[in-house]
Amino acid sequence: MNFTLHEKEDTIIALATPQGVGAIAVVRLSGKDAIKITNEVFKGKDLEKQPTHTIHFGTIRDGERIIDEVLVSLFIAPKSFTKENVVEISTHGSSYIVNQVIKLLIKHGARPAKPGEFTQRAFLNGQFDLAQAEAVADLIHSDSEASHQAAMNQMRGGFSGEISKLRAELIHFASMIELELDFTEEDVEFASRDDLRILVEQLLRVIEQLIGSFDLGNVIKNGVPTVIAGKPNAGKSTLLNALLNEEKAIVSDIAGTTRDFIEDEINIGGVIFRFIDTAGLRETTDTIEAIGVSRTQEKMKTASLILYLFDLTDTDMVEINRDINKLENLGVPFIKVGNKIDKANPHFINELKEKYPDTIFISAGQKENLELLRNRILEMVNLDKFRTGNTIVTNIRHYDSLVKTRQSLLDVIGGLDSHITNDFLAMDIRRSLHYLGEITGEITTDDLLANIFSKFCIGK
Ligand SMILES: Nc1nc2c(ncn2[C@@H]2O[C@H](COP(=O)(O)OP(=O)(O)OP(=O)(O)O)[C@@H](O)[C@H]2O)c(=O)[nH]1
Ligand SMILES: [Mg+2]
Repeated sequence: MNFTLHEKEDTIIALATPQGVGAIAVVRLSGKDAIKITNEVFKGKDLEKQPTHTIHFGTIRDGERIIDEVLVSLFIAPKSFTKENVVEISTHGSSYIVNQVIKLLIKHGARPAKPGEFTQRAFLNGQFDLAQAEAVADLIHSDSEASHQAAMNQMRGGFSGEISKLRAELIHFASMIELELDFTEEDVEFASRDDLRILVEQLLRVIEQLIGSFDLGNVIKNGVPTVIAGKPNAGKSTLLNALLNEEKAIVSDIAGTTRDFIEDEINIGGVIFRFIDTAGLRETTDTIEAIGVSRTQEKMKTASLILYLFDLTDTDMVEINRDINKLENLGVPFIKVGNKIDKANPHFINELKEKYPDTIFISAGQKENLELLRNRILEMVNLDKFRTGNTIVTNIRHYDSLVKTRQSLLDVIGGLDSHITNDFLAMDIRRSLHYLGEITGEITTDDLLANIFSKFCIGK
């Protein structure tokens, strides 16, 4: 999706609301001729003579035939999302009407928009930087309070502001050092090496923090991968169903019922968790079950959280100790969950409470104490960072650029330590600047833009 200059001049059109039947649908046009083209098919006031940010009632006509009664909103350049002339036509929400209106406007000179083309134009016309444009996409796709908050913070520019400020300071140093290159004979120092080191170290701290936030950001965006693991018949599938409130996984008293993992999302306290029900862990001679068991072990390694579920009626302390030991060695945070309290021996529960006071006791079958479990699950994800409105990186592209920035900044420090020549030092700084610029879009390539905006849907 590389745009030629000519394409950027086009007036584009797309349905801005979802496909299908609704009370109203909004068709949006953007471009130099957006108002002129709409005016040709609109019967009502002369749209070309109306001020910006006004709404007008009238009809859309193909010749004498009325297609619909509509409301037309006008946004005159540069006071619009794309900074071009923008028209929004609110029609009745039938796909027949929408298609007729779009076809008619195309006949009069508009062109169907490509995915993300509205947002791309907004970016190219300086409405916001690249990180913010990407946040628009995230915002549209966010389906929980947490992901919405992260996208909103980013769209409003918190993230980019921080990067741009530090980048500007570094640019200053780069130019000072490059200036020194012109005076090599004279042995002058425009840029204090000590100050440079302080700035680079400060930058590194910020970058480290942003890189560190990515794990959390990723989790907010894609859901916290949470594996339910335990012996066959512990009640893992029953627990998944209980949390989901639907009979998603097959439950039976035959050990080894679940063989492949089953996954679904659950919103707990505004955070999306991706629960993964797995094959029960045991030594088995059944080949298919064995594959399931090894997949479970793989899933456990990459999980952010494990619910270690054991059957209180069928597990002894020795086994529990051994499992907990294994989980501790794995290094993934886990919650100990004793299941089937409805049938458990109270003495055993007391014994466990003494040994492992943080155990949660539930009955998946009777849906008892599930609220306790939900609360504990939420506690395990450290959301404090996010709630205080700190900047969080949720985008893999930003993450990649940050990691590269960190490396080049470390090279700058290394260069300062070993007193490398100015031209090499300047190169390392320029490289850091390049990667920082990639994040906010001060440095872009057509490929990069095409890649980012193609992820949007048409009409965005
Ligand atoms: N009494 C009681 N029975 C339960 C409870 N939870 C699950 N069960 C029963 O335990 C048996 C096994 O449940 P599943 O959910 O299939 O167990 P699983 O851990 O998924 O087992 P595998 O898929 O074989 O690894 C079923 O007969 C369930 O009805 C509970 O809280 N109390
Ligand atoms: Mg199961």
